[in-house]
Amino acid sequence: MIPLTPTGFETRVLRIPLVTPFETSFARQTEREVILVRAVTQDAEGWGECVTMPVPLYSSEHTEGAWDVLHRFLYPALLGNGPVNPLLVAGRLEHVVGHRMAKAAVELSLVDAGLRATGESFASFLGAERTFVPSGVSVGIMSTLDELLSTVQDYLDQGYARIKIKIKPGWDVEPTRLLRETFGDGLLLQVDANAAYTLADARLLRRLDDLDLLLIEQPLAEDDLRQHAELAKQLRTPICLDESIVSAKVAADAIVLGATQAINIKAGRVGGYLEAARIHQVALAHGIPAWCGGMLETGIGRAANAALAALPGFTLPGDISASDRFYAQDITAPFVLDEGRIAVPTGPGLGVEVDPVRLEEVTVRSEWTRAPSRPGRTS
Ligand code: NPG
Repeated sequence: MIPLTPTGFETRVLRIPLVTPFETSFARQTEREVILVRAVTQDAEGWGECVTMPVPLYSSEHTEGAWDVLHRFLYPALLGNGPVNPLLVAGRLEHVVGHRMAKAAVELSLVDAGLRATGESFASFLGAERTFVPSGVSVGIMSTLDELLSTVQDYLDQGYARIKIKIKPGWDVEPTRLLRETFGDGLLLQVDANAAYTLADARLLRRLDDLDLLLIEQPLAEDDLRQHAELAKQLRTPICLDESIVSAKVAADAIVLGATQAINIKAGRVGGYLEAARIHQVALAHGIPAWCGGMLETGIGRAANAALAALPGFTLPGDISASDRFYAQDITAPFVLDEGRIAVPTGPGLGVEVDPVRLEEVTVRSEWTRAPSRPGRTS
């Protein structure tokens, strides 16, 4: 990829209403607050999405923290220091510990700019082998079983290829069993606990074993690698780690320990799409199925996710739903379902364009950061 000289970054906090509230074991969201990064370089502009939430409940990152680290530490490492190879951005930012979601957004904005400059698509750059990816949908915790049934029925009618339901203590075996009994053996079904259980719940979780689930996602805490390995010995349902997998290194450790039998790959959680692609390589090399997770992305992140999910090791349907699963109006043209699949964008870079009017409508805060003028220069 060609080296780029970034001249500035625009950072925006967006708040986009959700079509229906989305409840997990850790939060109930009615709108998506997200940070958008626009990189301006001498050759082209590019976009990146920072998938933090306003509160640090899914991971330690959150909007205000990401905003601060972007402005005080990440942009200064890239502005006014000469050309930057977008593929080496992670190395330039390595001295900053953690803050993977913020780093992922900056890296993506420069990779997108680099690809737009040469006309290559993100999918082709990553090595995508598919033009469509199967679309799974993530279903939040509902107030009643009837509401769950009608919601899932509606998604199946729309053609979604796989259903994932969120679970938590008190909302686990019963709703899952009901879905299996109602929709039959052919339903591709999985559950996501978002770290809501402990190893002491092994007996309860074993009751999911006869429901023929694709997997159970992140039953225990983020740093419980060994305990996940213990739990795996007691369950037939494959364990799939999400929150725990923060790098390719951890992914390799988790696989070797027997803590994970599938991997949810989310670029934000692991510091960027390049690290995400490396995790996919690790999974592929170990014969571990991978799939692309979602964080209620706008069209920018959704485009990047679709490209990632088109790599050969993404063998399970991911959380890449149509845009209208979450948003009545996105900031790009919507992604739509086509026979239970999402088309992988083929245009330069991410292959999607931001609608400036919609962007303005949903922006609640914005700021430009420009490269410092060089010493000795007057203009
Ligand atoms: O389809 O984008 C989507 C949502 C998928 O359930 C989903 N994401 O734990 O994986 C998760 C969950 C999540 C969403 C986590 C937002 C954190 C923030």
